[in-house]
Amino acid sequence: MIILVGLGLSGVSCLRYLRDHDTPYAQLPITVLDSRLKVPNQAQLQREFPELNLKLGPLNKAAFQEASRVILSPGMSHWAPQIRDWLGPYTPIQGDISLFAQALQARPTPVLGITGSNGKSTVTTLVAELLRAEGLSVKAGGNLGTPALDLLPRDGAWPDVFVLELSSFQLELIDTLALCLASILNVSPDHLDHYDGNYQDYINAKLRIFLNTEVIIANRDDSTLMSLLPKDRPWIQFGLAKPEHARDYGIQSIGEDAYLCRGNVPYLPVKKMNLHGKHNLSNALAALAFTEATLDRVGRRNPDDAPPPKALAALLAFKGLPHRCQWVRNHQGVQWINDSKGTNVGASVQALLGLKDTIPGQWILLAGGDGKSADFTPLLSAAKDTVKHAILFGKDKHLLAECLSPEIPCEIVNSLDDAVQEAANLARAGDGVLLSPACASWDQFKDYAARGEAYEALVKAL
Ligand code: UMA
Ligand code: ADP
Repeated sequence: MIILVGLGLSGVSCLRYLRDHDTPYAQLPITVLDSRLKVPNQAQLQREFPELNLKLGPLNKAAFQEASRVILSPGMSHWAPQIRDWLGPYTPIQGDISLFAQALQARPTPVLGITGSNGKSTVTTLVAELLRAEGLSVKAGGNLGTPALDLLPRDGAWPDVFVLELSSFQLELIDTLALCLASILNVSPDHLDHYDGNYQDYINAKLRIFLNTEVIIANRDDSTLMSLLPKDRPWIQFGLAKPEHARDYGIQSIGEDAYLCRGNVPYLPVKKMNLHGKHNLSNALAALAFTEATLDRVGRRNPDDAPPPKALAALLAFKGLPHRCQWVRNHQGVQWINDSKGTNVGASVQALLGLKDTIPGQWILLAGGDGKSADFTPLLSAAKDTVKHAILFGKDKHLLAECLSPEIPCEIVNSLDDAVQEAANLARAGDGVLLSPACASWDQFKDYAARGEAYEALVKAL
């Protein structure tokens, strides 16, 4: 029997895959467990899978007794050690990405893998758009939104390349995934509640992306990572300084202007880009590295050819994804920015640093939610020169206040609604108001997008 744990997006994609594809274990019955007492969209799922054998409620050993294979949803990956104890050593425990890897064995296709604490969605989307601009057929998804298994074509129209955003939870459950190019864009503490406070365990999960990777795209600005990357594979490096090697990516000055470049070759002027902040330059360089290496790999160009013009045009045109340092409104001279996707400390630090020069010293920061056991200290260093007031809400508002209040005036409120009203009272023309919560949204919202949409609606209603 197959035991599938979790009936979220990934769990449902696994059910569809097992129903619609010819797998070596197609004959096995499937039982679905979900530790919650209620799962989202249950009625709709029971219509799509009328035979569904679903058991809700806390997981226990008895439920796994007849398992010959277990498939765990990413949000339940921390259960793997307990389930392994219940099952013994020989029953496979996999995730949706393992099934995806198995599906590709029959039809080998280049797969690019992108992980990191921040910038994954931006880089995954950029790589897909740049490759499409150069005429490749691309399927992009994974942690980004469309589960990897739902990217597999049903009608035979197979893409040239898959681009997968991979979370540490998904990487914990991979075994055979073969990636032609992969990157950990950066690391900073996140999901420490899931890793029992152990940051190294989180990094180790990320490093699993290289288990079966041919070429590594390495961020030379991240010294923690650089010392941990496997040395037995070729690397292409990116970073914000001028590159030392002809095949690496970086930034150089020509006259007054900064250019994204590869080796000595200027690619495009930074000032013409629609993406802002240093972190986004890093993301753009990583995306260029993936794009050119992929074009070389699929035979669309040679490594020494001129930069791919359509990809560069697409990079210039890219305005960023919603809820990432996105401008919402100028209301009575106050700029309101939505960075709801700032769901960890590292992301909010980068948002503050990136926006620093736009309104120096005049920011009101709205932060709070579920901090996932993070240490908020780095937020204080980034905020103390730029933030004149912090308004804090959600589960960990008191922890945030404890950290920020020695140097920044803090206001504690109950909800995002109250936070926006309070910010509107405090802001003066010329100020900026930034929602960059440094926390997950789950305590008060369905997800970061719902939080960002609520913020935009409140700001527009002012
Ligand atoms: N859950 C239970 N009991 C269960 C099953 C799930 O309590 O039996 C809870 C989980 O702990 C979690 C929630 O339900 O809080 C959803 O878990 P899930 O594994 O069912 O999630 P999916 O709906 O399949 O969505 C997952 C990713 N979510 C997580 O890993 C938590 C989505 O990334 C991803 O888009 C989707 O697969 C498709 O690949 C979201 C995310 O927040 C954006 N990811 C984290 C991040 O980016 O930081 C890792
Ligand atoms: P992820 O998918 O890893 O959560 P996103 O591309 O959605 O990353 O960006 C989320 C937030 O992380 C952004 O709003 C920004 O504040 C921050 N961020 C984006 N790219 C980087 C980066 N390269 N380094 C640090 N922070 C970043």
